[in-house]
Amino acid sequence: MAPPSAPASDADRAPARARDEAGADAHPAAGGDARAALAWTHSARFLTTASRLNQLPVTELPEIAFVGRSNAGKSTAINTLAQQRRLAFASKTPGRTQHINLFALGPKDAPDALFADLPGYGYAAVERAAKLRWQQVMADYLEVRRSLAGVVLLVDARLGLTDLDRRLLAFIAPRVCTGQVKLLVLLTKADKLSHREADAALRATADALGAFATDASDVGVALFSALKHTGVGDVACTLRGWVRPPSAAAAA
Ligand SMILES: Nc1nc2c(ncn2[C@@H]2O[C@H](COP(=O)(O)OP(=O)(O)O)[C@@H](O)[C@H]2O)c(=O)[nH]1
Ligand SMILES: [Mg+2]
Repeated sequence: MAPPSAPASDADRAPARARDEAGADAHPAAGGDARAALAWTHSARFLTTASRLNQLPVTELPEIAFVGRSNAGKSTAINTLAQQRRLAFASKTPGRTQHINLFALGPKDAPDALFADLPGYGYAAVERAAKLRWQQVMADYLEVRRSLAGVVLLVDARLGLTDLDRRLLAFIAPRVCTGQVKLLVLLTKADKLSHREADAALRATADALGAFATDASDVGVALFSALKHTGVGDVACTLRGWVRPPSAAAAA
């Protein structure tokens, strides 16, 4: 397996501003909201890091957790949403970082949401004890973090949902089904798939997520490519919608 490295280099080199606007324009379904939603995701800045749950700040701010297998494209997706090259640091030693990194979003003096970058799982070279310890931290986080508003699960579009992804989904199922926690599965590296393969991946994932469909739940799946900027505006809109108070949304 190639070690996770810095974000996809092509995406890095492209003029950020132009890509951004192309992204917003390319998604008319997202409406005029895409620009505002992207301005919001671009405001992401590092807040703090924690290696234990009890080190996480107690907060009322709605939190969106990014989770996924090691190498799924998590750091790249966060950096793409934030339009920053190294906000979510791509570790040279994958699977080693067992920290939860928190990022604040919104106005500098009045943040309105947090992104939580959770360590990737499933990296083969990590010793078993460390794996189990981490799985427990992750399970605890997803179960008890009261301010958790949503989970973005990043899945390599070529692999689809793996056993570990399904286990993670099972952890959060109770809170997803009640609508307490929203869920978005991003099929990453979509640029590596043909249209037909991408459709098949979307359908298979949507089928698997059918188990979470209740009147209260908010569950989605989308294709994402940092390289081609696929889905970036839509994802920003979705996440913005998760944490935006209904009154603010109505006023827009
Ligand atoms: N082609 C392509 N490669 C990507 C994309 N996103 C990430 N990658 C590559 O996938 C590898 C893992 O990405 P990374 O963000 O570090 O994964 P993480 O371990 O989940 O944080 C890196 O080599 C990235 O350059 C994408 O949208 N398209
Ligand atoms: Mg990473």
